[in-house]
Amino acid sequence: MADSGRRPEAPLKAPDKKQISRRAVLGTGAVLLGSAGLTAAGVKISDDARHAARVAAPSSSSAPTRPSGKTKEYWVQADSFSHNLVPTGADQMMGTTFKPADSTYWAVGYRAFTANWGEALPGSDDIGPNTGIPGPVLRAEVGDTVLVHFRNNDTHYGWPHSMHPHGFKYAPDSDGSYIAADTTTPGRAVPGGQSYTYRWTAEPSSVGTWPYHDHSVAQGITPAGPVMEFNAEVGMFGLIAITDGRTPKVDREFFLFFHDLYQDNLPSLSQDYDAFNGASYLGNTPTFEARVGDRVRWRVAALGKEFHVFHIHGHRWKDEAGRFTDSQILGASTALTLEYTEDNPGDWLYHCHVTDHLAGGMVGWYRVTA
Ligand SMILES: [Cu+2]
Repeated sequence: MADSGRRPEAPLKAPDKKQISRRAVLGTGAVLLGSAGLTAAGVKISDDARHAARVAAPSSSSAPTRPSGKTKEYWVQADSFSHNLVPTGADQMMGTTFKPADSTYWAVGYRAFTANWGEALPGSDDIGPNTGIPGPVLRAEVGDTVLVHFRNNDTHYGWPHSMHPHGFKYAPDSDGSYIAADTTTPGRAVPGGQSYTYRWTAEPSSVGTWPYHDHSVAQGITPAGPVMEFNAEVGMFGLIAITDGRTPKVDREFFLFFHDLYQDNLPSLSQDYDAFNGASYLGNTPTFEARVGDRVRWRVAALGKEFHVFHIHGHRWKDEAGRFTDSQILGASTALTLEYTEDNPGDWLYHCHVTDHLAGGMVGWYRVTA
Protein backbone atom coordinates (compact mmCIF):
# COMPACT_ATOMS: atom_id res chain seq x y z
CA MET A 1 0.00 0.00 0.00
CA ALA A 2 2.89 2.27 -0.89
CA ASP A 3 3.30 5.36 1.25
CA SER A 4 -0.20 5.82 2.51
CA GLY A 5 1.10 5.43 6.07
CA ARG A 6 3.45 8.36 5.69
CA ARG A 7 2.42 11.46 7.52
CA PRO A 8 4.08 14.82 7.85
CA GLU A 9 6.04 15.48 11.00
CA ALA A 10 5.68 18.42 13.31
CA PRO A 11 8.55 20.92 13.31
CA LEU A 12 11.44 19.83 15.47
CA LYS A 13 12.13 21.43 18.79
CA ALA A 14 15.28 23.51 18.90
CA PRO A 15 18.32 21.27 19.39
CA ASP A 16 19.62 20.97 22.91
CA LYS A 17 22.39 23.49 23.45
CA LYS A 18 24.38 21.09 25.58
CA GLN A 19 27.07 19.18 23.81
CA ILE A 20 27.33 15.44 23.73
CA SER A 21 29.11 14.39 26.89
CA ARG A 22 32.88 14.27 26.62
CA ARG A 23 32.86 10.78 28.10
CA ALA A 24 30.58 9.51 25.35
CA VAL A 25 32.63 11.12 22.60
CA LEU A 26 35.88 9.71 23.95
CA GLY A 27 34.32 6.28 24.13
CA THR A 28 33.24 6.47 20.51
CA GLY A 29 36.73 7.51 19.41
CA ALA A 30 38.24 4.49 21.12
CA VAL A 31 35.86 2.21 19.31
CA LEU A 32 36.72 3.73 15.94
CA LEU A 33 40.43 3.19 16.54
CA GLY A 34 39.80 -0.38 17.53
CA SER A 35 37.73 -0.98 14.45
CA ALA A 36 40.44 0.33 12.15
CA GLY A 37 42.94 -1.99 13.77
CA LEU A 38 40.71 -4.97 13.19
CA THR A 39 40.24 -4.13 9.54
CA ALA A 40 43.98 -3.74 9.03
CA ALA A 41 44.54 -7.16 10.55
CA GLY A 42 42.18 -8.65 7.99
CA VAL A 43 39.58 -9.74 10.50
CA LYS A 44 36.21 -9.63 8.81
CA ILE A 45 33.23 -9.99 11.07
CA SER A 46 30.31 -10.96 8.87
CA ASP A 47 30.56 -14.32 7.13
CA ASP A 48 27.70 -13.47 4.83
CA ALA A 49 29.77 -11.36 2.47
CA ARG A 50 31.34 -14.36 0.77
CA HIS A 51 27.89 -15.80 0.32
CA ALA A 52 26.57 -12.63 -1.21
CA ALA A 53 29.63 -12.34 -3.46
CA ARG A 54 28.75 -15.58 -5.19
CA VAL A 55 25.41 -14.15 -6.15
CA ALA A 56 26.50 -10.76 -7.43
CA ALA A 57 29.12 -8.15 -6.76
CA PRO A 58 27.84 -5.39 -4.47
CA SER A 59 26.16 -2.82 -6.66
CA SER A 60 28.11 0.36 -7.22
CA SER A 61 25.32 1.89 -9.25
CA SER A 62 22.85 4.23 -7.66
CA ALA A 63 19.94 2.48 -9.35
CA PRO A 64 18.14 0.21 -6.94
CA THR A 65 17.74 -3.43 -7.88
CA ARG A 66 14.51 -3.89 -9.78
CA PRO A 67 12.15 -5.15 -7.11
CA SER A 68 11.65 -8.76 -8.07
CA GLY A 69 10.18 -9.84 -4.80
CA LYS A 70 7.39 -8.93 -2.47
CA THR A 71 6.52 -5.76 -0.67
CA LYS A 72 6.59 -6.57 3.03
CA GLU A 73 5.02 -4.29 5.58
CA TYR A 74 5.84 -4.03 9.26
CA TRP A 75 3.95 -1.95 11.78
CA VAL A 76 6.40 -1.07 14.54
CA GLN A 77 5.84 1.06 17.61
CA ALA A 78 8.33 2.52 20.08
CA ASP A 79 6.93 1.93 23.58
CA SER A 80 8.36 3.08 26.91
CA PHE A 81 8.18 0.70 29.87
CA SER A 82 9.83 -0.08 33.19
CA HIS A 83 12.32 -2.89 32.61
CA ASN A 84 14.19 -5.20 34.98
CA LEU A 85 17.45 -6.58 33.56
CA VAL A 86 17.65 -9.38 36.16
CA PRO A 87 14.04 -10.55 36.54
CA THR A 88 14.87 -13.66 38.63
CA GLY A 89 16.91 -11.53 41.05
CA ALA A 90 19.81 -13.99 40.94
CA ASP A 91 22.87 -14.92 38.90
CA GLN A 92 23.07 -18.72 38.64
CA MET A 93 26.75 -18.53 37.75
CA MET A 94 28.20 -16.61 40.72
CA GLY A 95 25.28 -16.84 43.14
CA THR A 96 24.96 -13.06 43.37
CA THR A 97 21.49 -11.66 44.13
CA PHE A 98 19.84 -8.46 42.91
CA LYS A 99 16.89 -6.51 44.25
CA PRO A 100 14.47 -5.27 41.57
CA ALA A 101 15.55 -1.69 42.34
CA ASP A 102 19.17 -2.61 41.52
CA SER A 103 18.44 -3.58 37.94
CA THR A 104 15.31 -1.70 36.85
CA TYR A 105 15.18 1.40 34.64
CA TRP A 106 12.87 3.11 32.14
CA ALA A 107 13.35 1.50 28.76
CA VAL A 108 12.13 2.29 25.26
CA GLY A 109 11.85 -0.59 22.79
CA TYR A 110 10.37 -1.51 19.42
CA ARG A 111 7.37 -3.82 19.18
CA ALA A 112 5.68 -5.23 16.06
CA PHE A 113 1.93 -4.72 15.72
CA THR A 114 -0.93 -5.79 13.49
CA ALA A 115 -1.86 -3.39 10.68
CA ASN A 116 -2.38 0.23 11.72
CA TRP A 117 -0.75 -0.57 15.11
CA GLY A 118 -3.91 -2.43 16.09
CA GLU A 119 -2.41 -4.72 18.71
CA ALA A 120 1.02 -6.08 19.61
CA LEU A 121 1.84 -9.32 17.78
CA PRO A 122 2.51 -12.42 19.86
CA GLY A 123 6.07 -13.73 19.85
CA SER A 124 6.97 -16.20 17.08
CA ASP A 125 9.90 -17.87 15.33
CA ASP A 126 9.49 -15.23 12.63
CA ILE A 127 9.80 -12.02 14.69
CA GLY A 128 11.18 -13.36 18.01
CA PRO A 129 9.63 -12.77 21.44
CA ASN A 130 8.47 -9.20 20.52
CA THR A 131 8.82 -8.06 24.13
CA GLY A 132 10.53 -4.80 23.15
CA ILE A 133 14.23 -5.55 23.78
CA PRO A 134 15.34 -6.40 21.23
CA GLY A 135 12.73 -5.22 18.75
CA PRO A 136 11.09 -7.61 16.28
CA VAL A 137 13.29 -9.48 13.80
CA LEU A 138 12.72 -7.81 10.42
CA ARG A 139 13.10 -10.25 7.51
CA ALA A 140 13.41 -9.87 3.77
CA GLU A 141 14.43 -11.86 0.69
CA VAL A 142 16.70 -10.28 -1.91
CA GLY A 143 14.47 -8.23 -4.23
CA ASP A 144 11.94 -7.45 -1.52
CA THR A 145 10.91 -3.93 -0.62
CA VAL A 146 10.22 -3.49 3.08
CA LEU A 147 7.90 -0.76 4.31
CA VAL A 148 8.25 -0.12 8.03
CA HIS A 149 5.42 1.96 9.43
CA PHE A 150 6.92 3.37 12.61
CA ARG A 151 4.95 5.09 15.37
CA ASN A 152 6.52 6.84 18.34
CA ASN A 153 4.62 5.98 21.54
CA ASP A 154 7.39 6.97 23.99
CA THR A 155 5.11 8.42 26.64
CA HIS A 156 7.72 8.29 29.44
CA TYR A 157 10.59 10.34 28.03
CA GLY A 158 8.61 12.03 25.25
CA TRP A 159 11.68 12.08 22.98
CA PRO A 160 11.70 11.96 19.18
CA HIS A 161 12.76 8.57 17.83
CA SER A 162 13.60 6.90 14.53
CA MET A 163 14.54 3.62 12.88
CA HIS A 164 17.89 3.40 11.11
CA PRO A 165 18.65 0.15 9.25
CA HIS A 166 21.91 -1.51 8.31
CA GLY A 167 22.19 -3.83 5.31
CA PHE A 168 19.32 -2.54 3.18
CA LYS A 169 19.55 -0.04 0.34
CA TYR A 170 17.49 3.10 0.95
CA ALA A 171 17.16 6.78 0.10
CA PRO A 172 18.08 9.56 2.57
CA ASP A 173 14.45 9.97 3.61
CA SER A 174 14.53 6.36 4.88
CA ASP A 175 17.84 6.69 6.75
CA GLY A 176 16.39 7.70 10.11
CA SER A 177 19.51 9.46 11.42
CA TYR A 178 19.24 12.89 13.04
CA ILE A 179 21.35 15.74 11.69
CA ALA A 180 20.88 19.05 13.46
CA ALA A 181 21.85 20.99 10.31
CA ASP A 182 19.11 19.28 8.27
CA THR A 183 15.69 19.26 9.84
CA THR A 184 13.88 19.04 6.49
CA THR A 185 14.59 15.41 5.58
CA PRO A 186 11.77 13.46 7.19
CA GLY A 187 12.00 10.34 9.33
CA ARG A 188 15.02 11.41 11.38
CA ALA A 189 13.23 12.59 14.52
CA VAL A 190 9.64 11.34 14.62
CA PRO A 191 7.91 13.20 17.48
CA GLY A 192 5.89 11.44 20.12
CA GLY A 193 2.45 10.44 18.90
CA GLN A 194 3.45 10.68 15.22
CA SER A 195 4.42 8.11 12.63
CA TYR A 196 6.60 7.69 9.57
CA THR A 197 7.06 5.03 6.89
CA TYR A 198 10.57 3.91 5.92
CA ARG A 199 11.20 2.16 2.58
CA TRP A 200 14.14 -0.26 2.49
CA THR A 201 15.21 -2.58 -0.36
CA ALA A 202 17.04 -5.92 -0.01
CA GLU A 203 19.89 -6.10 -2.56
CA PRO A 204 22.15 -9.10 -3.31
CA SER A 205 24.72 -7.36 -1.06
CA SER A 206 22.14 -7.26 1.73
CA VAL A 207 22.22 -10.99 2.48
CA GLY A 208 23.08 -11.64 6.12
CA THR A 209 22.44 -10.42 9.65
CA TRP A 210 22.32 -6.71 10.47
CA PRO A 211 21.21 -4.42 13.30
CA TYR A 212 18.66 -1.64 13.19
CA HIS A 213 18.44 1.02 15.87
CA ASP A 214 17.26 4.48 16.86
CA HIS A 215 19.60 7.09 15.35
CA SER A 216 17.58 10.13 16.38
CA VAL A 217 18.46 13.07 18.63
CA ALA A 218 21.04 12.21 21.33
CA GLN A 219 19.47 12.24 24.78
CA GLY A 220 20.50 11.93 28.40
CA ILE A 221 18.96 11.97 31.85
CA THR A 222 21.89 13.16 33.96
CA PRO A 223 23.51 16.60 34.38
CA ALA A 224 26.33 15.38 32.12
CA GLY A 225 23.99 15.97 29.18
CA PRO A 226 23.18 14.02 26.03
CA VAL A 227 24.89 10.69 25.38
CA MET A 228 25.46 9.51 21.81
CA GLU A 229 22.91 6.82 20.88
CA PHE A 230 21.41 6.80 24.38
CA ASN A 231 18.12 5.70 22.83
CA ALA A 232 19.80 2.48 21.72
CA GLU A 233 21.32 2.08 25.22
CA VAL A 234 17.83 2.12 26.76
CA GLY A 235 16.63 -0.57 24.33
CA MET A 236 15.89 0.74 20.84
CA PHE A 237 17.52 -1.85 18.59
CA GLY A 238 16.77 -5.10 16.79
CA LEU A 239 18.01 -7.54 14.14
CA ILE A 240 17.47 -7.71 10.38
CA ALA A 241 17.71 -11.12 8.64
CA ILE A 242 18.05 -11.01 4.84
CA THR A 243 18.11 -14.21 2.80
CA ASP A 244 18.27 -15.33 -0.81
CA GLY A 245 17.77 -18.60 -2.67
CA ARG A 246 21.15 -19.88 -1.46
CA THR A 247 20.53 -19.34 2.24
CA PRO A 248 20.47 -22.84 3.77
CA LYS A 249 17.33 -24.02 5.49
CA VAL A 250 17.85 -24.61 9.20
CA ASP A 251 15.89 -26.28 11.98
CA ARG A 252 16.70 -23.69 14.66
CA GLU A 253 17.49 -20.03 14.31
CA PHE A 254 18.69 -18.10 17.38
CA PHE A 255 18.82 -14.31 17.68
CA LEU A 256 21.26 -12.70 20.10
CA PHE A 257 22.02 -9.03 20.67
CA PHE A 258 25.05 -7.84 22.69
CA HIS A 259 24.52 -4.47 24.43
CA ASP A 260 25.60 -2.60 27.55
CA LEU A 261 23.98 -0.23 30.05
CA TYR A 262 26.02 2.18 32.16
CA GLN A 263 25.20 3.40 35.65
CA ASP A 264 26.73 6.78 34.73
CA ASN A 265 24.00 7.21 32.11
CA LEU A 266 21.19 5.42 33.99
CA PRO A 267 21.56 6.32 37.71
CA SER A 268 18.72 4.00 38.79
CA LEU A 269 20.99 1.03 38.04
CA SER A 270 23.22 -0.23 40.87
CA GLN A 271 26.08 -1.05 38.46
CA ASP A 272 26.94 -1.31 34.77
CA TYR A 273 25.15 -4.22 33.08
CA ASP A 274 26.30 -6.22 30.06
CA ALA A 275 23.21 -7.71 28.50
CA PHE A 276 21.93 -10.23 25.98
CA ASN A 277 18.52 -9.30 24.50
CA GLY A 278 17.67 -7.00 27.40
CA ALA A 279 18.70 -9.32 30.26
CA SER A 280 21.81 -9.92 32.33
CA TYR A 281 23.19 -12.96 34.20
CA LEU A 282 22.70 -16.71 33.88
CA GLY A 283 19.08 -17.71 34.35
CA ASN A 284 17.84 -14.34 33.08
CA THR A 285 19.36 -14.12 29.60
CA PRO A 286 17.71 -16.20 26.84
CA THR A 287 17.95 -19.98 27.05
CA PHE A 288 18.39 -21.45 23.56
CA GLU A 289 17.40 -25.08 22.89
CA ALA A 290 18.30 -27.57 20.16
CA ARG A 291 18.33 -31.33 19.51
CA VAL A 292 21.20 -33.43 18.23
CA GLY A 293 20.96 -33.50 14.43
CA ASP A 294 19.40 -30.05 14.15
CA ARG A 295 20.90 -27.65 11.65
CA VAL A 296 21.43 -24.55 13.81
CA ARG A 297 21.93 -20.91 12.83
CA TRP A 298 22.84 -18.09 15.22
CA ARG A 299 22.29 -14.50 14.13
CA VAL A 300 24.29 -12.26 16.46
CA ALA A 301 24.89 -8.49 16.50
CA ALA A 302 26.18 -5.78 18.82
CA LEU A 303 25.80 -2.07 19.44
CA GLY A 304 27.44 0.33 21.89
CA LYS A 305 31.10 1.16 22.58
CA GLU A 306 32.56 -2.22 23.56
CA PHE A 307 34.17 -5.09 21.71
CA HIS A 308 32.86 -8.57 22.44
CA VAL A 309 33.87 -12.18 21.86
CA PHE A 310 31.01 -14.60 21.19
CA HIS A 311 31.84 -18.05 22.54
CA ILE A 312 29.77 -21.26 22.79
CA HIS A 313 30.96 -24.08 25.01
CA GLY A 314 31.35 -27.54 23.47
CA HIS A 315 30.89 -26.39 19.86
CA ARG A 316 32.92 -25.34 16.83
CA TRP A 317 31.90 -23.83 13.52
CA LYS A 318 33.62 -22.47 10.39
CA ASP A 319 34.40 -18.76 10.21
CA GLU A 320 34.30 -16.75 6.97
CA ALA A 321 37.83 -17.94 6.10
CA GLY A 322 36.71 -21.56 6.38
CA ARG A 323 38.65 -22.18 9.59
CA PHE A 324 37.07 -23.81 12.59
CA THR A 325 36.56 -21.56 15.58
CA ASP A 326 34.62 -21.44 18.84
CA SER A 327 35.03 -17.69 19.52
CA GLN A 328 34.44 -14.74 17.22
CA ILE A 329 34.97 -11.00 17.68
CA LEU A 330 32.03 -8.62 17.49
CA GLY A 331 32.08 -4.81 17.63
CA ALA A 332 29.53 -2.05 17.44
CA SER A 333 27.11 -2.59 14.54
CA THR A 334 28.85 -5.74 13.27
CA ALA A 335 27.08 -9.08 13.08
CA LEU A 336 27.78 -12.79 12.82
CA THR A 337 25.81 -15.48 11.03
CA LEU A 338 27.07 -18.90 12.07
CA GLU A 339 25.77 -22.35 11.24
CA TYR A 340 26.55 -25.91 12.32
CA THR A 341 24.87 -29.26 12.76
CA GLU A 342 24.22 -29.99 16.42
CA ASP A 343 26.18 -33.02 17.68
CA ASN A 344 26.75 -32.53 21.39
CA PRO A 345 23.98 -32.99 23.96
CA GLY A 346 24.20 -31.20 27.30
CA ASP A 347 23.61 -27.96 29.15
CA TRP A 348 26.17 -25.51 27.77
CA LEU A 349 27.11 -21.90 28.37
CA TYR A 350 27.25 -19.27 25.67
CA HIS A 351 28.85 -16.02 26.74
CA CYS A 352 30.99 -13.01 25.96
CA HIS A 353 34.59 -13.99 26.64
CA VAL A 354 35.63 -10.45 27.62
CA THR A 355 35.93 -11.00 31.36
CA ASP A 356 34.39 -7.66 32.40
CA HIS A 357 31.36 -8.45 30.26
CA LEU A 358 31.02 -12.00 31.59
CA ALA A 359 31.13 -10.53 35.10
CA GLY A 360 28.54 -7.94 34.05
CA GLY A 361 26.02 -10.54 32.96
CA MET A 362 26.78 -11.58 29.36
CA VAL A 363 26.22 -15.29 29.82
CA GLY A 364 23.37 -17.69 29.10
CA TRP A 365 22.25 -21.30 28.74
CA TYR A 366 22.32 -23.35 25.55
CA ARG A 367 20.56 -26.66 26.20
CA VAL A 368 20.94 -29.54 23.72
CA THR A 369 18.88 -32.72 24.04
CA ALA A 370 19.84 -36.04 22.47
CU1 LIG B 1 31.47 -8.50 25.61
